[in-house]
Amino acid sequence: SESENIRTDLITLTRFIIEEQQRLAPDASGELSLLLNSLQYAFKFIAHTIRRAELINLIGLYGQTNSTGDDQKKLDVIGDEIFINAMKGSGNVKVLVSEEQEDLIIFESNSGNYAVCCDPIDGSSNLDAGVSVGTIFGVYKLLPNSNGTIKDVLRSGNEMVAAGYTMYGASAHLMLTTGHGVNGFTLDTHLGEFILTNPNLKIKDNKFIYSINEGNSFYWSNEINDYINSLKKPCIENNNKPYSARYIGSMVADVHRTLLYGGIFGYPGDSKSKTGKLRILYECFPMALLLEQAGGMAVNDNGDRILDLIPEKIHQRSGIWLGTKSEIEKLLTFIKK
Ligand code: P6P
Repeated sequence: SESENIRTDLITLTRFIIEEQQRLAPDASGELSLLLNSLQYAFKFIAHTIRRAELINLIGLYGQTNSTGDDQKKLDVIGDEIFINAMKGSGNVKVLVSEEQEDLIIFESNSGNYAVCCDPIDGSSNLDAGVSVGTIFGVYKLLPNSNGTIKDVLRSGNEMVAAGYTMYGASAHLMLTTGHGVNGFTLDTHLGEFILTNPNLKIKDNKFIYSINEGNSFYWSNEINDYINSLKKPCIENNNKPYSARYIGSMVADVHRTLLYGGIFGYPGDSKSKTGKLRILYECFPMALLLEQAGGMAVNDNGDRILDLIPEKIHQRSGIWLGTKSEIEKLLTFIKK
């Protein structure tokens, strides 16, 4: 009957955060839990705004460019403002790095102990085409006795205490790790709650998918061209079929598919941009942490672990490869110096 398939014991993100805190850090202050709740508020607000954007025609160029020279869409600006206000309003965030802000933001009036690095709406160049975009975030606890300086964020990715993304597609999907595995949540817009839908998510074994912008292949190194070309040949482990190519051009969407289906995603450096396009603090580190926590791997163009990098500038870029462990290990046989 109808009543049989109504779940009445939903695990909301709020409940999940509290239960995780009690399970993993019973004597914690609860500040990170409060911060995660402020983050989910920002995601709900951005999700709502993106949905309305189609209707109230927010789509289109805002007519300015952001600190890194990309054409800025109106939604980029609004997503950034929503995020800044949510982090300021949380009271727990002292330092904020945003792709849309050239300089670090220090919330002087906040007494919080956390620094957040974010890309408020990554992939926004695809917005007009209705492609899924997302918010990517990483969280550091301030260094001991710090009052909030750039030193709190120019650190290895191993020191991030939480990271993840929210992809705004048909539904809003949040993938979150606090260093104890990855859990996926889906926004129920009627309840206004993120509901646990992918508990303890682990990346699938290889689905023989590669995800890269082949339009850059003329500029790739020989090693990378050799690796990608090797995937185009029928291979025994894939029933004598070549790999499938899947590239959306929105990192959150490409990484989400990689997490759920397996395979490899790459945005390598090349002869025209040595350090690639993706930013260490708010694209590479959060995705690398998620993939490792889901049983995958993430390395740079030298085969070094992404999380071991230490950025010297807040918008510093790095080449990145992430995905199924066995696939990354195959890549390493081509690129390991
Ligand atoms: P390309 C989107 O603009 C973005 O920052 C990432 O989301 C995406 O992975 C990448 O750039 C796509 O770049 O050069 O392939 O269009």
